[in-house]
Amino acid sequence: TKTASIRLVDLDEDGVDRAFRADVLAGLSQQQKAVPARWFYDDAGSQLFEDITKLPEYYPTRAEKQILSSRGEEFAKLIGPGRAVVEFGSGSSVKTPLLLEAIDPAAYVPLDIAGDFLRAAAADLSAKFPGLPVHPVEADFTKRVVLPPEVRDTPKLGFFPGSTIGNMVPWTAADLLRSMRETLGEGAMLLIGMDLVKSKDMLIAAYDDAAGVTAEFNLNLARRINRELDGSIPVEKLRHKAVWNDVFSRIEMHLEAMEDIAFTVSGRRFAMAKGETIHTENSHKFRRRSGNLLLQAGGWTPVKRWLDKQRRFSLILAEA
Ligand code: AVI
Repeated sequence: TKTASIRLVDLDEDGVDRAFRADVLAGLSQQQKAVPARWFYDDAGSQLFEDITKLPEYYPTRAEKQILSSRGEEFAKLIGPGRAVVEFGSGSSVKTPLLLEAIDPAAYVPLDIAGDFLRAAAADLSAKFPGLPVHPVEADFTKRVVLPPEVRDTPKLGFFPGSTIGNMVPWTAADLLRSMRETLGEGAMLLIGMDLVKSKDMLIAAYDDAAGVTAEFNLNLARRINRELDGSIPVEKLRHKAVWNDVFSRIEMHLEAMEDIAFTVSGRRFAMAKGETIHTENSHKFRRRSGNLLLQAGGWTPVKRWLDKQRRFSLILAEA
């Protein structure tokens, strides 16, 4: 129901998302302006991300699907049947079925903060797997989630594809992995996607595509701020920038001012000098050891690692 979907979003008397406003006002007040990447995903942003996953330059989605569709027998052997698959995020219409087909699960439990996406994804899956119990849970999975009683005594497999873990700085990523372990309980396993370090050219192309879809995705954040937080950011004076930060092993996305600008957001005034940026996203890239170390920091022991044929992306199975 509608009431269920607004439960997790704290709106003020004008219908403004308080957390969004707090993050934007605090982030724009910093020396290096920054807005957390989670605010990319309004309806327009989610659609643009879908478009990104189909771009010729954006290899992660195709590479991960290739692993999922070719390693089914190994998943079945190492994971076994009868687990409840708990997916962190609403689920992808393509990746999730590939996993479910391979391992003969006891139930599917998608977790998401956005109720509408969650219910749509759950309905989609129920239609594809008529005999499989599906228990969607509307929740913020960065904290421990209490799973439905129907799967309380069933061993769990967490599924966190897409290298979304890479969008968090390591300490946040480790916290999330630890929360996942608490959510999933005794004897759990985790199947997680991690994108790999590769040539700077390939990485930059994936985050600055020729068709300009990633630029639109990034600029949509400024448009969203203007729409939802009564902002006056001159979006046409900002440009998308993707840079490789070698020290932190990550692609960073920024919005760069092409000239000196001044604007307001929710009545507060901000200025940017020409060349100054708003840092909007980190996308960390891993090596075998850095991925394993992060998993261990989050309480997980790596069991097996698969790469796609071109060795661009990894999927790792770990146990609690
Ligand atoms: C969702 N996440 C894993 C994407 C990534 O590759 O970091 C988001 C994205 N940003 C730009 N392109 C894709």
